Amino acid sequence: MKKITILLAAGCMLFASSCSLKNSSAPEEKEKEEYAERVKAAFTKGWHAYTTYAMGMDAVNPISQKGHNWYAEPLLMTPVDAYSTMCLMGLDSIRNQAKELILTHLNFDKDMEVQQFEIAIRLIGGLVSSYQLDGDRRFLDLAVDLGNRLLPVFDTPTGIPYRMINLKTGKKSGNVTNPCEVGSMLVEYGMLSKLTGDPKYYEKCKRGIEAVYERRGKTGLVGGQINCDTGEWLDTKAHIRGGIDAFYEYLLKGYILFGDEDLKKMWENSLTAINTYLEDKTPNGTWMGEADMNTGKRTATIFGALDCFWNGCLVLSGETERAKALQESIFKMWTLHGIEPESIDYTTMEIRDAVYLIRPEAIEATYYVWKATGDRKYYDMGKTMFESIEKYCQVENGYVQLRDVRDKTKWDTLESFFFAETMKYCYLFFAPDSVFSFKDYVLNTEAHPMKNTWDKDWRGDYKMFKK
Ligand code: DMJ
Repeated sequence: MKKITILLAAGCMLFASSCSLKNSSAPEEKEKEEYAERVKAAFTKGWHAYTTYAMGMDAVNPISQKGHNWYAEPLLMTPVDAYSTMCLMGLDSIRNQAKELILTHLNFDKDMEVQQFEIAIRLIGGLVSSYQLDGDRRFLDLAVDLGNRLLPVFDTPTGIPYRMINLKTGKKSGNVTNPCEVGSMLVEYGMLSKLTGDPKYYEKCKRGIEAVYERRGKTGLVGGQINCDTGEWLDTKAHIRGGIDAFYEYLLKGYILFGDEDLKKMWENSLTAINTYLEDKTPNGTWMGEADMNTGKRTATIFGALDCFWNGCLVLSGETERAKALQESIFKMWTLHGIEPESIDYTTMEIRDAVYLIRPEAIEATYYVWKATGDRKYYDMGKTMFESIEKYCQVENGYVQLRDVRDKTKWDTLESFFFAETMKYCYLFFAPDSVFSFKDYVLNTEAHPMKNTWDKDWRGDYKMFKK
């Protein structure tokens, strides 16, 4: 029955037009087409900044007209993160340019230490998705090479992975980690296993997740920091923001993609615990707070840009009413100063961190609720968010982040997730239905579409509940 609940929920979301009441004034096709073109133009402008000033590097600094790398040598973060969005947008000429760059220049045989989680979600995720959307096997070969280089992080006494690894030597470091950096590679490693037929990637990552889950607190929640050699918690504060967020997200998405019943159990228990201890209904609206993982006692009332991803999980799990309540708060936070701050104290509505890193999660949240409800109001929220980015983050040579949302001071840098996620979610609001469907894809935490191509029965099962 429980399986039915999740699948039915996802089904309702995919077929919102038949399962839910729609606001009568549906967006006009002409307006959607115009907005879709504007989003593509914004993406293309950002890409031109990259190719003009930072070609071959990881990311661009549009104002100073240069680029930068994460590590000593580039790993082509921007092109790899951008490629799946180019495919969905049908931007063929820049797509060919990015493909050529990736396939001729990307090489992981580098004597440098990298953060395995960030590399996995952006590069393995981007390459696997590129393979599935484009069909060129060389994308998958690169992803497998990278996966093999990262895999030794899991060889620890507990099975909980190290944070860092040298791509050439395999030397690991960083035994203090967090649940996000333990579990948020499951979708990517699971895809490697399914597409190569070698279970080792999925099994090692799942073991790390189980090792953290087994150590959860009395509330059922996990904490903020754990030692991967001893399994001891170093921070028992539970929340859903950065450091924990995609640990939970991947229990759910892993279940939807791979049909693993163990993940379903861990997800459902976690969802109950989060709804019980972290959801916070206040006079300012419904928010997600922080609590001690053992006592459940509230430890902070901070909500931020990263927490917004949670609405996607709520919608996929059929918790649409909860998602609608949280969506009101997300939009309130977005409009407080015309564009979203990194975090606020939701009891006072005061800013705790004023930057806007051009993050996607609020737009992602809005997109899921729009698809789940068909209510025009959420489509309009999406339009407002895109317009804010146009107005405040656009510069002559591209798009940048903001140092302070109050005075809109620019920050001369552009993260690769602008291309992978922020622009993709903006585009999906306005794109024709044929471009993307949750029926076919699960979006990884970097918004790279992942497709189950191996289990027709599972997808058939999935479809059955949408009638
Ligand atoms: C992205 O790299 C991913 O969405 C990740 O899960 C969280 N942070 C950024 C975007 O804000």
